Amino acid sequence: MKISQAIFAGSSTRVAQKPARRLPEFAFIGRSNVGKSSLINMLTGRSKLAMTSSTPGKTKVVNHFLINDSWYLVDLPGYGYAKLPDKMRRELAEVIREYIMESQELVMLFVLIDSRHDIGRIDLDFLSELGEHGIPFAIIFTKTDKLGPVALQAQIDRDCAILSQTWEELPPMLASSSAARTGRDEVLDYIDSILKQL
Ligand SMILES: Nc1nc2c(ncn2[C@@H]2O[C@H](COP(=O)(O)OP(=O)(O)OP(=O)(O)O)[C@@H](O)[C@H]2O)c(=O)[nH]1
Ligand SMILES: [Mg+2]
Repeated sequence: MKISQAIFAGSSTRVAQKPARRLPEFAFIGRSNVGKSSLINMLTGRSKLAMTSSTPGKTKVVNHFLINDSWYLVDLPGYGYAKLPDKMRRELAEVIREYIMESQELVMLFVLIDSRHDIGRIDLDFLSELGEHGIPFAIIFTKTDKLGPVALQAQIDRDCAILSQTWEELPPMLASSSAARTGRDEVLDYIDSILKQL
């Protein structure tokens, strides 16, 4: 799929405030600093569309980006950043929870996992919650430029083994590097295949 237009469509902290147009939404979630905003920039080919930072906790609101005037990419705040003050961490968790549980237009949640580390307890708990609520999700392993192909496959195999302990069926899995600009076609083609089924 070709992205010919990507426009910032608004920020929100409550579902009632999100852009009014009812279009399919593809959202990105994962631990703080895993590379959600960078991936959105890579996918859209717009390096400054979503704000990124080397400091975790950069994205604090739900950002909608209108793609090709027909669907939205949604950048969410990260979870699991221990250094945030308690109150802010609770508020961010509520922003994420409300969007995921209540946005009627969400068709696919991409859960990003840093390919350098084993999938963590916090990710597994988050995935379990998605399962309990029947939220469709796929995994994207990020920052794959940091590993060679053999190490990357070994890490993905380890994560699959960990996931298999709780999941009978594994979710779709993709890999990307925003730095090396790889995985773009895979993610966009996957989105396209879902859009065509709607
Ligand atoms: N090497 C490498 N670095 C990356 C990649 N993607 C993101 N980064 C870096 O990781 C850091 C975090 O990137 P963001 O895109 O801001 O991460 P985020 O998940 O949106 O973070 P929060 O909004 O804070 O939750 C930045 O310093 C990015 O440059 C990647 O594919 N490869
Ligand atoms: Mg971000």
